[in-house]
Amino acid sequence: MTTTTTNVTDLYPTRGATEVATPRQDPVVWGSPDTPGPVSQGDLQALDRDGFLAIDQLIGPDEVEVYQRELERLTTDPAIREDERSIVEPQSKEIRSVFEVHRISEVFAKLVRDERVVGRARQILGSDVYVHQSRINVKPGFGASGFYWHSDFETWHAEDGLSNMRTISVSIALTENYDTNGGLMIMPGSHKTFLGCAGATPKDNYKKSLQMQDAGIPSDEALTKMASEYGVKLFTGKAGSATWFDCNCMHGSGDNITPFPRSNVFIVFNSVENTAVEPFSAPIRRPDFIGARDFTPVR
Ligand SMILES: O=C(O)CCC(=O)C(=O)O
Ligand SMILES: [Fe+2]
Repeated sequence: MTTTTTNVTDLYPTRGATEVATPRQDPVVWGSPDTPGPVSQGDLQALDRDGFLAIDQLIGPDEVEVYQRELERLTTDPAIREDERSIVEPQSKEIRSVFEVHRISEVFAKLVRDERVVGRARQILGSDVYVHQSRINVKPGFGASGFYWHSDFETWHAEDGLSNMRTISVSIALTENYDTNGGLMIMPGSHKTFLGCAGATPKDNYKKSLQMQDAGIPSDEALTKMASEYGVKLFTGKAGSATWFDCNCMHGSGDNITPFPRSNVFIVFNSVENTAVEPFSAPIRRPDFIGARDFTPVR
């Protein structure tokens, strides 16, 4: 069933009384074969089928060093730590995420504008794009906690008001992502079904959910069914490698109990033709640093 509120049709109902699966109503690749960009047609087909695209070396070793230094600077700056954009680990109090890095750091702003990055996003989404969210997820060693299974779009739809699945993320490794230090896991093909989750969104949900999610969580039954059907793929790669993934992929990552930090920068591009409206299933919008309200296209 689709419902209409404030003249916007809700294609993807979620956070009601029960969990409900809805077939995807949107394309994965919005560009046409003529849309210019660095992604091959074969890779676009694979992205459509699997929901992700892995790139061995998106940025070279010299450049990686620059980003690593910037990451170090941001995570050790006391002013950044105090900023509301920094999220700390509940136990160790170490920095877990820093949001809006493309606004607090010229180095990361430049990465966003890099044609290897924004060019792919434009090509896949078939339009100009803006940044809906950016963050570094630091995942230091010795016990940093993981991210439980979720679809990003479920949250962005429910809490940020993105109407359509016209949003793509890239996760760029700034430290090596091994098969042991809490790398990203995706269920290939899961992006073709939207899993609406059971349970209303609490007010100010985001404050807790950034440390530990408790709304928008798929049931064990749904995850078992999806994992059995799709399998689970783990992404590994050297610093400088990248994973592009569709906004509706079922994904997550485990804790990092190794001594080796797993620090990645995530950039979320949304089409300028899909700008945020009011949240579909939450009492209030999340703050702009988590779900942007400035829709200026990246140039
Ligand atoms: O850092 C990770 O492994 C996953 C992060 C994630 O899914 C998110 O930030 O939405
Ligand atoms: Fe996510």
